[in-house]
Amino acid sequence: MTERTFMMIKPDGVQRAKVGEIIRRIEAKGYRIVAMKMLTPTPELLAQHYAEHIDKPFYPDLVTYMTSGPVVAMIGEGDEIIAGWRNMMGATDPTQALPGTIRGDLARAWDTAAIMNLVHGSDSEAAAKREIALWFD
Ligand code: RTP
Ligand code: MG
Repeated sequence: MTERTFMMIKPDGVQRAKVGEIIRRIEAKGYRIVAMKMLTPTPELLAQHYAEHIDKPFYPDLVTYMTSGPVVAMIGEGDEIIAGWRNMMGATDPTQALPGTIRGDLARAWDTAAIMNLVHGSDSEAAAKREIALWFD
C-alpha cells in the first residue's frame, strides 16, 4: 500500500555532510521525496514532535542536540514506506544498529546524553499523519 511518512536528517547528519548519502539511499530504495525543507527546529516545535519523551531524563539533551543546527525535513512516499524507512534507519542506538542500515553504517559514538543517530522516521501511520501536519503546512 502506498503510504507517506515524515523523514528527517537530524543536525548531526547535516553537520557531518551525510545529506547526499542519506537521500541517495532513499531514492535507491525507490521512495519518492514529495516535500523537503531545511530549518533549525525550535524548542516549541520539538516539544510537540517529541511529546512522548518530554518527561524522560534525556529530554533536555535531546533538545540541545536537535536545536544545534539545521535539519532536513522531508515527506517520503512509497510502498510500505513507514516500516521500510524505519528498517533502513536501523536501531536507535548506533552501536546496536546493524550494518547496512543508515545508523549502522554512518552513525558513530556520540558525546551528548542524547543519542545522536542521524535520522528520524515516523513509527506508525498515526505518527506519520501527525508529524507531517506538524512540520509542513
Ligand atoms: P526517532 O524518534 O528520532 O526516529 O528515533 P527512535 O524512534 O529510534 O527513538 P526514540 O525512542 O523515539 O527516541 C527519540 C530520540 O531521542 C534520543 N534518545 N536518547 N540517551 C537516551 O537514552 C536516548 N534515548 C533516545 C535519540 O536521538 C532518539 O532517536
Ligand atoms: Mg521515535
